[in-house]
Amino acid sequence: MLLSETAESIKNMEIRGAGRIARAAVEALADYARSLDVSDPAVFRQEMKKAAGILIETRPTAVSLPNAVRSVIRALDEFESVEAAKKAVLSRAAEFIQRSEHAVERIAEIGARHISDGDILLTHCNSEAALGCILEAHRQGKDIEVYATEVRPRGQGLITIRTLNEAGIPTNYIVDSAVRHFINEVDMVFVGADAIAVNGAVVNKIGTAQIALAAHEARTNFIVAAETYKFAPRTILGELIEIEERDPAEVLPREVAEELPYVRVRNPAFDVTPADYIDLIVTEQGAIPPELAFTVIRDYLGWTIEEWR
Ligand code: RUB
Repeated sequence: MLLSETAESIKNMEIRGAGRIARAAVEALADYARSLDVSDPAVFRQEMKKAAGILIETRPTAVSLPNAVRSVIRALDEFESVEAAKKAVLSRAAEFIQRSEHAVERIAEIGARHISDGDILLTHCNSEAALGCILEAHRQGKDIEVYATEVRPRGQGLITIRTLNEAGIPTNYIVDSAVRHFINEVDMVFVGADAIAVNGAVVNKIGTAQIALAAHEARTNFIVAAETYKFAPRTILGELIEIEERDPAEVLPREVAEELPYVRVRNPAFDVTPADYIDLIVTEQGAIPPELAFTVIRDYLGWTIEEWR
């Protein structure tokens, strides 16, 4: 796939979910590097930076995207030849993809430990990290049942229930607004993340924060499954995570909206769940309370306050 095609597929959500987006972007960068026929290392660097910028701009919220892209194109000026720089890009890209896939497997193993026989779980949107935990618990023979939300407006819940059904897991499909109605039947909520701030706040699909609030009120455990590259280093500096607002036509058909000149449709794709409502974040390095987000950023993403003073 060409770089511009990957960028378009991420934008229109043919490729979606923070982990998949990160891997697709890194793959596109590797392909682009391979196809670049230049001899000047400075030109190579410039082209790679441009390509990285195009990919990063596709979806602003998923921090996994810039984290992944930067891990591939970092410090390219250390290389004196295009060949060496290209080699570095290709091996870093392959390493990222392998690490990312391995992380999802580790998260599934660690997350499944928190699920007991007989548990009823609730999940929102379609997260491979969160679903991985649920599928692994089922694979281990635990008798579980799942509530899966519809996920307006794009309906990612349909992908989730197809996967759960295929695995043979008894599943209840509910509209997003039915969460509080059912929350007392649920033992544990499992969701993924697009970004995690230094204060442990989690950015995930719109509606997640409302579910966390209902879970908090009902004293139901709320667990987030996320790779360490979903943590957002720049939040150390107080930078906020941008919440993507998508096309209103996803919510209301354009022809209907045109008849309602006083109505403005708002369509944020994500929301922020404060750390207070989160019991645990399961990463590939272990399960941590949200308060330890800074240590993940420091130890696994290599960012410290000192560096940025
Ligand atoms: C997807 C979404 C997912 C996270 C985590 O939103 O909110 O919960 O991206 O997914 P969208 P994963 O459908 O708008 O991309 O665990 O697969 O990385």
